[in-house]
Parts: sequence; structure tokens; C-alpha cells
Amino acid sequence: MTLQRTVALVALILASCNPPICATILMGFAERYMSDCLPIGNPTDTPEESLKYCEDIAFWEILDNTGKAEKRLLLASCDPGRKSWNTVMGPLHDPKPHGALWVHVPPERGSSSTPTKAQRITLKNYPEGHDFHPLGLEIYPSYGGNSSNLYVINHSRERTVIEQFLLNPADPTTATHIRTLTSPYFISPNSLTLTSPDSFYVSNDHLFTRRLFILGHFLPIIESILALPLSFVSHINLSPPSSSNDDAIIIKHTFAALFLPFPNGISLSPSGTQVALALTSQNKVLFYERDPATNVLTKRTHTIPVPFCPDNVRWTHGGTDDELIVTGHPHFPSITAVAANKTGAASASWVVSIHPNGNTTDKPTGKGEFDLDAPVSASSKISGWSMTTLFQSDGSEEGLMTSSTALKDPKSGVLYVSGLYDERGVVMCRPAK
Ligand SMILES: *[C@@H]1O[C@H](CO)[C@@H](O)[C@H](O)[C@H]1NC(C)=O
Ligand SMILES: *[C@@H]1O[C@H](CO)[C@@H](O)[C@H](O)[C@H]1NC(C)=O
Ligand SMILES: *[C@@H]1O[C@H](CO)[C@@H](O)[C@H](O)[C@H]1NC(C)=O
Ligand SMILES: CC(=O)N[C@H]1CO[C@H](CO)[C@@H](O)[C@@H]1O
Repeated sequence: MTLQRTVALVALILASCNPPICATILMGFAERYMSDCLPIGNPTDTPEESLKYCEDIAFWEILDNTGKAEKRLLLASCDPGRKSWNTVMGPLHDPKPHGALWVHVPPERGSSSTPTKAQRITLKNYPEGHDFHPLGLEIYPSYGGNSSNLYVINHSRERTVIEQFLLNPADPTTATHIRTLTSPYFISPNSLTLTSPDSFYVSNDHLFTRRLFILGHFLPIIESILALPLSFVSHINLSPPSSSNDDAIIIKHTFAALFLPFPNGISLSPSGTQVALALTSQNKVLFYERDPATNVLTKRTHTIPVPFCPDNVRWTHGGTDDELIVTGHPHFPSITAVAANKTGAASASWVVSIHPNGNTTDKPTGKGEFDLDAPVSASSKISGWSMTTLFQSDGSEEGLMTSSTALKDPKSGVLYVSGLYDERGVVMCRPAK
């Protein structure tokens, strides 16, 4: 079976699990998008060096010595070569073109000046001739100007590894490579969330990967189609870089959650007591209660259905409670067509916000009662927990396609959205009053 045919097959079978909105013309959306949203990349960059096809974005908190917020920068992981190299969705033709990391300074609230463009981060001490295909990333806050540990999942030629870098706020465009983390438990890492400067949870999206010879063509697909609960989330503790000999970098591995179908984005809440996990093929987000002393996920507290295949999840520390921003793909067949580089293929974007600890205004609710301002309301597709649409696009040229992560800057009110296969990579939206 050729890859193209298998992709078409998954597309057909997965079609049933996703409410299609691609065909919907989102009236009025294009105008709002045109006035509110701007790409953060520089349009004059060459195609190979440009900020496009971005999987993940993360905030980097710059704090003073006492832990008070000074500023917040945005980091993005992008890969202009993604259409030739994608270990999750295929294809696996040419791993050579390199991905890159970018940094962006969010504009001040209410500022009307033209926002600055994102800058490419140079990788210092990165081994010569090695592949770099960045996927999930996260960075620890910087305190009083100290350097921060930055971890980036690298889908490279032979296997998926996690790269550890140091980034200093005095020179945010140079990331110094520290070491490469490998483990038999890194089967197909997709997303990670830090629990300290030297420890994190990491999700593995599949147990069988596409790199397996021959079987790699169908096992991951069969796993997705049947939603086999074969994957898992690990918690990893690292030795400090100074003490590291290569054998003992990972000093502890524990399974945090087992038997999951296609676990994808994972994120620790600002309070440290909750972990959210997206199950892509199930259109669900799971919430776990976490013991901060042991990192054990003590119990699953909620399972909240979302109206799309959720990709990444990120928390925003709101005024009264923490809010989870969930981003994903409303129509899986469309994103597989885009991944296969089909002429004219487009895939919609959808971002919602959920208050899992909501009081009377955010609770399990009936059908047709929430998100009524959205062009396509979440309640027209699902019933259950209420949520609010923050961003929606039908994937046409004017909008952003294949949204994978969104972040809201509580300070400036800016919403960032990354597009896994969008030429604009990341857009920044400043909602009009
Ligand atoms: C994708 O298709 C376009 C033309 O539609 C072509 O120029 C490009 O090289 C293709 N990319 C890959 C990775 O095959
Ligand atoms: C920076 O300081 C914080 C707070 O003291 C600490 O937890 C962190 O490990 C430091 N970062 C590095 C890279 O040493
Ligand atoms: C309940 O939630 C609403 C909206 O999120 C918020 O404005 C309100 O202050 C919350 N009330 C309590 C008691 O937390
Ligand atoms: C810096 C680094 O070690 N990167 C790794 C990314 O993946 C390739 C392929 O496995 C490795 O060779 C690189 O070492």
C-alpha cells in the first residue's frame, strides 16, 4: 500500500469521528481576521528560512528575583520542511531541511504601533549535520535574569529525541545546546510540560510509529483508526547537566498515565495541581488531579468533549480561575490531505477556552446553550461542558489553516495561533474592542 493510499484510508475512516465544518463558510469571519490578526513572521525571509508550519508555541516568563513578572516572550517551533518529513502523519521523504525556533515580543496592551516581527533563534553548539525537526517545546521561567532550561522534541531521522537548550533573556536569539535526551520510553513524544527546571511529563502519541519497516505503514494507522489505547504519558526526572555522564541523564522514569488512545497536547496548570491532556482521535480533553510532591496523577477529574480533534492545550492564568485553551482540527480528513500536499487542500482551525473549575457560569450544560457568538458554535456540535470559541477559520486563504496551538497573553489580551501547515506559521490576533 502506498503512503498516499494509506493516508486516504485513514481519512475515510476517521471521517466519522469528526463533525465537519470545512464546508461551512464562516460569514463575517474573514473581515474580522483581516483587521485583528497579523502573521508574526517576516514576509521577506526566503521560503527555507521563513517562519512557517509551526507546531507549538509557548510563553517564556521573565521574572525578577522575587518571582514577580517582568515580561513575557513567545517561542515558536516551526519546520518549513514538514511536508517532506512528518513522523506522525507522514510522509517520510526527506528529513534534510531543518526546522527552527523563533522568539517574539508581544505588543503592549492597547498599543497601536506596528508590532515587531519574530526573530529566528540560532542554535549554538548544535551538533553539525544533525537533523532538527522541532515539535512540542517548553521553557522554564527565568528568575532575576538567569538562563532557562528549554526542552524541544526533535523528530529526527532514526528516532525521536528531546533536545535540551539554555536560553538567556539577555540574548534571547541564541539557544545553547546542552544535551540530547534519549530513552526507550520516548517512543513517539509529541508534547511536554515542565514540573521543575529538570523534570517534565511527556506524551507519546502512538506506540507504533511510522518508522517501523513495512509495518510502520499500517500499524500507527490501525492504532489511530481503532483508537487502540496503547500509548502513555511519562514523567521524567533528569540529572543536573553539570553532573551528567551520558548513561545517567534520566535518573527516573515513571508512567503517569497508561492505556491512552492518541494522547497529544499536555499541560500543567499554573497552580500545579491539574494536568490537561488532549486525546486527538477521541475529541476529548482529560483533566487529572496532580500531587505536586510526587508528580503522581492521582485521579481523572473530568473528561470534556470538544468539537474537533484536539492537538495542543495550554493554560492561561485568568483573573479568577485558570482557563484551558484547546486548539485543534475540526476535520481530520482535510488535515491529512494537506499533509499529503494535495493540490488545493485546506483544513479548518478552531480554538476554544474551557474553565474546568468553573462555577455556575461554566458547568456541564445541555445542547444548544453555549458559545452562541461563534460563527459555528461549539454547542451546535457537542453537548456537555460549556466552552467559548476564541478563534475559528474555515481554512481558506484569508484565514489560518490547521491550527495546532493557541496561547492567550493575559497582559496584552493578544491571542497567538500556530498553523501546523500554514504558510504564515503563527498569527497574532488583537481583538478589536
Ligand atoms: C507540494 O506541492 C507543491 C505544488 O502544489 C510543490 O511545489 C511542492 O514541491 C510540493 N511539496 C512537497 C514536499 O512535495
Ligand atoms: C534559575 O533560577 C531558578 C530559581 O532559583 C532555578 O529554579 C533554575 O534552576 C535556574 N535556572 C538554571 C538554568 O539554573
Ligand atoms: C465564576 O465565574 C465567572 C466567570 O468565569 C467569574 O466572573 C466569577 O467571579 C466566578 N465566581 C466565583 C465565585 O468564583
Ligand atoms: C542535537 C542533536 O543531537 N540532535 C539530534 C536530532 O536527531 C538526530 C537523529 O537522531 C540526532 O542524530 C541528533 O543528534
